[in-house]
Amino acid sequence: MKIQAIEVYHVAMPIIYPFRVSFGDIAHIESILVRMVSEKQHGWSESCPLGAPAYSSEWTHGVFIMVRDWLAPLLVGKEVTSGEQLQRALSGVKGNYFAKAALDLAWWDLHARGMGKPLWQVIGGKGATVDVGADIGVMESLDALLAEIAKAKEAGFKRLKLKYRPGWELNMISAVREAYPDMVIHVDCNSAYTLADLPMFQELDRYHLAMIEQPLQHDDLLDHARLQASLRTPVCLDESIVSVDKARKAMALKACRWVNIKLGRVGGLTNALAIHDLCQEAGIPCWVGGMLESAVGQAHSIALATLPNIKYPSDIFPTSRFYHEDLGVPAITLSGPSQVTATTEPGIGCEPDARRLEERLVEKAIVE
Ligand code: OSB
Ligand code: MG
Repeated sequence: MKIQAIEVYHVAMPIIYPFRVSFGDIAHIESILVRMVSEKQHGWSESCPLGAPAYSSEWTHGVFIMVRDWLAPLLVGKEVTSGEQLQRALSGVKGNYFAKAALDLAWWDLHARGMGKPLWQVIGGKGATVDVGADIGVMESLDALLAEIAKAKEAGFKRLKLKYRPGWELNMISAVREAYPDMVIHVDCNSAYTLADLPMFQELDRYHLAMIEQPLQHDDLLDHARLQASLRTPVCLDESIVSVDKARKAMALKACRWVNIKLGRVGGLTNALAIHDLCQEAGIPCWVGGMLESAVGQAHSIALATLPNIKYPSDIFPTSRFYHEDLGVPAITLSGPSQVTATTEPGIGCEPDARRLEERLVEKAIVE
C-alpha cells in the first residue's frame, strides 16, 4: 500500500513507582508512537528507547528527530508491500534501531489491518495465548523484595526475573533461594559487569538460575562467549542483539544459550521474525522482552510472543503493574495466571486513547 502520511508522537507517561535497574531509576516512560496512514487504513506503533541513552545509544527525543528528519521522508509517497522492502528503503541510515522499529511496526499493523486479520495470525503465531513472567526491580531492602516475590508467587507467575547490580547480587540471590528453592528465577544485569567479575558469576552459578540476562557490556559478544564457556547457567543476550547479523555472530561465537528479542532494539518486527527463525534453526530458544511500553507497544510484543520458538515466559505485564491508566486501549490484562491472550481484532487490536495521547504529548510531527 502507498504510505500517505506519517505522524510521530513523543509522549511522557507517568508510572506508579520508579523501576530501579543497574543503570539507574526509570521514573517515567518516554516513548515514541507512530501513526502511519495509507489510502484506506492506518497503523499504530510504539518504540520506547527510554528518555536517556542508558539502555542503548538511542533516546526518545533523538528517535523523534531521527524519524521526523531522516526516516519518515524515505517512506512517504512510496508503495510498500513488505517489511523487507521497508527495511531496504531505510538501509541508507546506519543503526538507529528503535527509530526504524517505530516505522516498521506501524507498517505491520497497517498491513495486517489491510488483510482484516490479527497481526499474530499474519506472522504465523501458533495460538492466541502466551506465557508471561513477573519481574522485580532493585528494592529498598531484602524484606521488601521477599514481600514482592510472595505476591508474584501467589498470583501464579511461572517465572520471576530479578534485576541484578553491584550491591544487590549474591547476598540478594542467596536470600531469595533460601526462601524459594525451586522457583524458576533469572537475573537481568543490564550490562553492569565485565569479565573481571568472573569469580562473582562462578559463585552465582551455584544458584541454578534459569539464565543470566546481559551480564556484560551492551555491545559485546566475545566476552559473553568466554563467560558462557565458564558457566553452567545459560547466558541470555538482550542489549547485544541489535540486528540479524549480531544474532548470527552470537550463535557462531556461542555467546549465549537464550535470546531475548525486543522489537524496538532490533529495528522492528521484520528483523525480529528473521532473528526468531535464525535462533530456531540454531537450536537457541527465545522469549520477548519489553521496555515498559504502553498497551500499544505491548500489543505488538504479544503478537511476537505467539511464535513457535518463544519458549520462556515473556516480559509482558498487565497495565496495572506500572500504570494507573494505560495510554493504549484496550489495556493489558492477564487472561489467566501468568498468561495474556492476543487480540481477535485486525492488526494489533490496540490504539492510543486520543485524550490521553494529547495529555501526555511532549512533541508531535506530521510528515506528508
Ligand atoms: O533489560 O529488559 C530490560 C525495562 C527497561 C529497559 C530495559 C529492560 C527493562 C525490563 C522490563 O526489564 C521488564 C518488563 O517489561 O517486565
Ligand atoms: Mg534485559
